Amino acid sequence: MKYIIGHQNPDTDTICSALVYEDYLTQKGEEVKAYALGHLNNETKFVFEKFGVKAPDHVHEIPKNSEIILLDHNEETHSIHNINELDIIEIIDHHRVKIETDKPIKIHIEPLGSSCSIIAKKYLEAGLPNSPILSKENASLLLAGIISDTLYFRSPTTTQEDKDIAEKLNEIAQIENLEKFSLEMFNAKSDLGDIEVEELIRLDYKVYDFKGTKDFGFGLMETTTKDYGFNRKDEIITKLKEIKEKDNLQGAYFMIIDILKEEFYILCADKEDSELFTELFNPQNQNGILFINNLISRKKQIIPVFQNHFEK
Ligand SMILES: [Mn+2]
Repeated sequence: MKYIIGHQNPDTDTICSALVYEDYLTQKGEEVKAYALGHLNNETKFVFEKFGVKAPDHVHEIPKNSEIILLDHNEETHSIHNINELDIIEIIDHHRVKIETDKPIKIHIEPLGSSCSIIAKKYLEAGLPNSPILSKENASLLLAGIISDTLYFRSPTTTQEDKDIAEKLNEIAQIENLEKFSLEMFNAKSDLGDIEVEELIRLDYKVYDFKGTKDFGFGLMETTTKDYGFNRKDEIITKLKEIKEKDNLQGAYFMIIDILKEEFYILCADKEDSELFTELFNPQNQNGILFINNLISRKKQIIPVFQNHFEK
C-alpha cells in the first residue's frame, strides 16, 4: 500500500489534494491511502461537513520503507518526522523546490495557485476511455482547495489557469454562489474560539532555512477578524520568544493577513527579528505590529525576500 500525505499543520489544499489524488489513483487500480499529518483546521472541517465527505485519518507514524507520495510540499522539514526512513516515489506540489532523492521519481511541480489545481488538471486533461472520473464531491473539494490557497483568487500566486480550472470544476460541483461559499470558508477559518496561543501560532506554521542560517519559523493566520490576533498580541509575542528558544530558531514570526482587505501584519519574537524584517520590507510600525498594505502571500512575497537576502 502506498501512502499519500500532505504537509504538517494541514490546510484545506493539502488535505483535499491528497484525498482526491487517492481517488484518482484508486480509479487507476493502485492501492493507495491518503492521510493527514495533523488535525484539520476549522476551514477544512467546514468544507468536509458541507459536502458530507469523510476527511482523511490522522497519521503519526508511517512504517519504515513504505512508499509515499508527497502532496503540496517537498521540503523534509514540512513532512512526516521519519521521512528519511520512507521511500518517496512521487511529489505533486506548487512550492519552491528543495528536495534531494537517491533515485529518479515522478515529480509534478507547477507554479499554480494550489495543489488542487494540479490534481484537477489530471482529471480534466485525461479524456481517454477508462480515464478516472471526477465526482461532484471531489470537484467540490478541489474547488475548496483552490479557493483556500488563492484566498478566492486574491493571492498573487493565482494564475489565469487556476481561474479556468475553478470554472470547469464548478460545472461539476455546481456551487451556486462561489463568492459566498468562499466567505463561509474564511469565516470558519477565522472562528478560533479560545484556542491556546501555541496552537494558534502553529495552526499554519512552517519553518524555512536559508543558506547558512538556522531555521526561521513563520506562523500564519489568514483571517476575516484580524482584531482576534491583535487582542492576543502580547501573549503571541511571549510565546514566539519561547518557541524561538525551544526550537533553536534564528527568527520567529507570526503573520496576520486580513483576507478581505488584503492587509499584512506581522509580530516578531524580539528586536533582532523585528529589525531584520524592517530592513527587508520597510513596513510601518503600528504599536509594535509591523504593517504592509497589499501583501498577502507568505510563499510568494515573504519567503523569497528572506531567501534572496541570505543567498544572494
Ligand atoms: Mn498548497
